[in-house]
Amino acid sequence: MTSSPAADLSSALEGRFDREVCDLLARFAEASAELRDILATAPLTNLLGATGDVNVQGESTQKLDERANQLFTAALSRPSVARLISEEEDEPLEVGDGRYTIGFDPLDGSSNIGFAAVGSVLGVYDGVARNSFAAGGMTGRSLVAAAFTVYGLPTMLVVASRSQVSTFAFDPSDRSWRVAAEGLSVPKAAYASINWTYRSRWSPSVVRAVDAASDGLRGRYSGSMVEDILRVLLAGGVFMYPEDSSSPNGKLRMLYEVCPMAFIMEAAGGAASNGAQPVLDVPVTAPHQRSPFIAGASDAVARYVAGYAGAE
Ligand code: AHM
Ligand code: MG
Repeated sequence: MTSSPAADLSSALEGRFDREVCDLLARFAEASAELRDILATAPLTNLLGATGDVNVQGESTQKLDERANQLFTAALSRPSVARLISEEEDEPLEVGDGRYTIGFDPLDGSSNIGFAAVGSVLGVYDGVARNSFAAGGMTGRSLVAAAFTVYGLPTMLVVASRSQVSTFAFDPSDRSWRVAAEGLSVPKAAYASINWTYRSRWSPSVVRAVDAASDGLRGRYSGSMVEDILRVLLAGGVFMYPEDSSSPNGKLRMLYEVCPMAFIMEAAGGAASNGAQPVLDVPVTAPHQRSPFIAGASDAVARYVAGYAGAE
């Protein structure tokens, strides 16, 4: 029995996004394919290890963080873009007078470099004024597209518009991204994904919320949000990175981690919260603003929110 080849990325996205956003998603996918190759041989090309620099987040920069940042900065500097906000850059990079602001994490899951799956995250924000952070902020509701890649086997790309999520698998034989699934809907609940070793740092509300959300679920946590979110999208469950005594606002950053993933989760019929409100409704007033992040199947997120508020 033969089956026809699955549609490729550009034909699958045509009609769902305007031409400029399709172009940005295609550039993100191309740079991801290139980064996949670089990662695959990194132990042989002296690309593992730290650069010796520390980024604006106070984290030590890995050589691959730097390489990935260069790759995506070049790929996404397009006429349709006004500014690029990267996890690896202190300040937004003003690239032109296009309508879109891009948030991206060039290499998410840095602690897994050389060991396990890592990924890249993209958010495309429409109509965000240059001074909006200072002038009271913007929210994740201005996203028009979000995507992330997971460099594992298979290498997967997830793309969302407001109402539809698709996955693509990379085919190394012709370097194409082919549709794996369309119209994704988060399955009810299966896995709870959280770093449980931080339990002693959580407030009583967070302990209550995490216990309520995880009740009856199995634990899976990789240390790469991209991998954990992909599992939740495909197999169901909830991902949680709450605030704790060492990270009072949580660890993950709104513009290039939390909001793109929240947008994808909502588009797949799930939910995303900071514990008290949907994260996409929270004003972002600084490029590297952090937030607690709870995302996944709506029932599990609702249990977290109820537990956080103190309800039984
Ligand atoms: P990074 O962008 O520097 O890799 O940091 C984000 C990562 C997420 O992928 C992951 O969920 C989290 O940090 C893991 O943090 P921890 O080691 O505290 O559990
Ligand atoms: Mg990250």
